[in-house]
Amino acid sequence: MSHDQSFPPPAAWARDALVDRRRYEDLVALEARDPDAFWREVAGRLDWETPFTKVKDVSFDLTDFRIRWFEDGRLNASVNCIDRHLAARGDQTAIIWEGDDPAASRRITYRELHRQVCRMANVLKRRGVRRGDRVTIYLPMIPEAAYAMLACARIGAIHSVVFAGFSPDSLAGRINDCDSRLVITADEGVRGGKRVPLKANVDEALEHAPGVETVLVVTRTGVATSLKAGRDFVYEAEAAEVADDCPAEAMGAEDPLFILYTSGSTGRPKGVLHTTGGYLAWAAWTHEAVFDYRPGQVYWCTADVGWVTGHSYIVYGPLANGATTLMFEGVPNYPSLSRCWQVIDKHQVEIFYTAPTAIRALMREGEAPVARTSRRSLRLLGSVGEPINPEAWLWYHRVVGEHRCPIVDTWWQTETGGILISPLPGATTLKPGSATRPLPGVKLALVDADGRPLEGAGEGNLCLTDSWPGQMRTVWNDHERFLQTYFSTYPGKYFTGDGCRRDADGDYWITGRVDDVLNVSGHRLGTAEVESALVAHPKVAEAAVVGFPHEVKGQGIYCYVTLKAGEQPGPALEKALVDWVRREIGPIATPDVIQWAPGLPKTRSGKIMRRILRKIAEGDTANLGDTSTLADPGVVDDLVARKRLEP
Ligand code: 6R9
Repeated sequence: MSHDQSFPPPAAWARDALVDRRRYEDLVALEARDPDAFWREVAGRLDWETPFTKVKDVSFDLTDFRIRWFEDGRLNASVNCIDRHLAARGDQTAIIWEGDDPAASRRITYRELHRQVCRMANVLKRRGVRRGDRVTIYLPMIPEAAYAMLACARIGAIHSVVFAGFSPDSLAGRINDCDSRLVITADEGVRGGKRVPLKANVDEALEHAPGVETVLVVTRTGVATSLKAGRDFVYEAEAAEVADDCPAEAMGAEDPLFILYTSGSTGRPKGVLHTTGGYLAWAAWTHEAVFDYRPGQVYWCTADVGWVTGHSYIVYGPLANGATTLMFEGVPNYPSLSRCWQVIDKHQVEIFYTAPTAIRALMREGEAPVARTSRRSLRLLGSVGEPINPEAWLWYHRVVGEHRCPIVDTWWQTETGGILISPLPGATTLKPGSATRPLPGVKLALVDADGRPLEGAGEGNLCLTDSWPGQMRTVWNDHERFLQTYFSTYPGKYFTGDGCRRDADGDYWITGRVDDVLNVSGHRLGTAEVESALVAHPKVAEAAVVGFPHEVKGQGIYCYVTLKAGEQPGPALEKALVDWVRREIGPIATPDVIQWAPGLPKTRSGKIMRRILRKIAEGDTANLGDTSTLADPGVVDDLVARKRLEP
């Protein structure tokens, strides 16, 4: 199949888009001529209680490091997402909630959202939460997840949302790292017809998180849960006792809005910290420009609020723009493979934003489940989370969008807060598999291993040479780690961890992570996290984990495991280890392959040579490269021989 096709904007898009070719060029020109004016325009879309006078104060120089945007301005994120819309669109739907059960859905207006968020804010205050305190949110995809985030924002508390698929142990680690004293959870979650015991998970987590004083339990299924007296409270009972109005705290633009934990190449997950003004401005501006969002349109991002995509493009960006945002509790294949397209027809969704892994999984099932539905309401499709292979892109374009809908392939990260590289649907010629160009104001560089910038076409490591308002400001409690991780590899530049190619037209093609971060079904996972879960098992002596290409997940998890002396490998232990990792981290970390390894390939200084392990996992054993620096080259032959025995 030829992959060098390109798709210019359809005529109606080129004519009617918010950002057409002309507007795009004007923005680029404005940014080049007067960057402050451009950024003032970006941030000017927000309501500022005290307008900012300073736009930007940034230095990536480690001796004089700072990232500050709009710093003397004051605002409140929940006011920007709710209150300011009340006069014009109080009765408009803010959130469409679509339940796991197709018979269950709800519409929440901006007025209702205001009441609900105020109530939750008052409950938090009554339970002692103050400005600057951390609140951990461990909720399924129910409106209360958005209420909880916005309630924290309203009173100046810092939320830390933990994906409800994470294990009790992962939850405890994240609670402890930021010293949350209050956790908001639900009795149970419901996904794909199955119940998830969230409150029971919290109980287990709290055995290892002694600092938590209060747990608020939202009722989702009504199942009986054990409530610890003085610690656990049923949310609805609490909410019935407080007022449904709550004044909003005026926050500095650089005051923290939230922490979100994400995986890196080493160690435990990092608490990525985002601040109020810059983050919200960038989330809102990019949501409007990239998705061509117009008031009244129904917009659906399928991410979970536990990931950054849910933060920026289900909650903050859309609500700051007064949008109607759809929140889906379920999964794409329940109760049938047509579910997404049925939801689109049911709610007349115009903009649909999902991950390549979902597209590939549905593509495998053929066109019939799609063809059974209308999808006439769709105007625009989006992709995020991992590189999209051209086959999946073309299927999405032809089968789902019927050639009518442009696809925006949006590249960004938890750290970037919002989209940095993406087509603009009315201005950009699309190429399947390419995220195309940086947005106006985004300064990219590709560098070689020595940090030398590449000019023209070529492949290198993707860096940003200057800041943008949505950039993370620090790692919670570990600023040194922030500087070390992102700014020390290539001095003066933010290093993304991604490899990237630039073609002769100047379009960018992300090739994937160049570090030890896995991307499994669009979820970030550190190889070190899986390794440390494995070695925590009493029978395991050592483990090395690498990614390998996986048809649906993008990457699968391949584990080399060395057992302790006297332990016998076998299918029963293999299953036990897979279950163990699921329990330690969560189902997203389920290993795909366990290979028994009597020894691991190491350099003479004891470093595991992952390059070789990756090659073996990929099945590319003919190209193992130079193995002469290994302490014991025989180890490799042994692993290769065992690999061949695998079914
Ligand atoms: C938003 C999000 C970030 C990593 C990133 C990159 C990969 C995300 C992509 C993409 C190719 C895209 N990634 N979007 N790769 N094309 N459109 O996913 O954040 O979970 O932090 O992951 O995901 O490798 O570095 P996060």
